[in-house]
Amino acid sequence: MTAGRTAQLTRTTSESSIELSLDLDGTGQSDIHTTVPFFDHLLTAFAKHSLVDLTVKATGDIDIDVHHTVEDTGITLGTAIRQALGDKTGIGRFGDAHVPLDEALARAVVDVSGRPYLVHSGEPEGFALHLIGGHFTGSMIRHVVEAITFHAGLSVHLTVLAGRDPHHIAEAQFKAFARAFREAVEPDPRVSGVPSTKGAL
Ligand SMILES: [Mn+2]
Repeated sequence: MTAGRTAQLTRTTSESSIELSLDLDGTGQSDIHTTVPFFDHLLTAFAKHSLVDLTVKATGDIDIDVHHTVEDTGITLGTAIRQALGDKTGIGRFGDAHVPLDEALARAVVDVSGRPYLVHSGEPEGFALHLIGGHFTGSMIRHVVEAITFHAGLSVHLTVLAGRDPHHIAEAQFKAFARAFREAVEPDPRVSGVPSTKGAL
């Protein structure tokens, strides 16, 4: 069942154009070009720590701001994850991780439930309004994780437990999410069929 858990998508609107491909059973290789440097950094970390192979080529109206390009890339990534997961036969389904980055500490818990839900908390006051690298608003972290979560059909609890540096707080969250995601989508040889008493996810 692990063969062919891949997806390739193109999504174009008047605000952005996204080309994305992924392989859930990869080794964490990535080639990311979104024209938003800090977002490239986050997606590269996501691939590395989820072991998803990921290529993204995005362009958008960043002359306005990064919002549309980041959000639309999140929508496309979530949609691709959902496609690549297929019927979810043989996966572990749940994953959780605590990931530190120096003083920052994030926890992510993922359920490949098919029921989109995000519970997000713990970012310190002021984080949402901070411009990381001068171009990436802290508020975009929740926005893009929401887009991924909703379109992939994941239930995610993402919590910042500690942190002071905005770069660290953002990156720790993406790494924790990646690590929990890896565990949740990984094939479990003891699971037969779809891991739900309902028989479907
Ligand atoms: Mn970094």
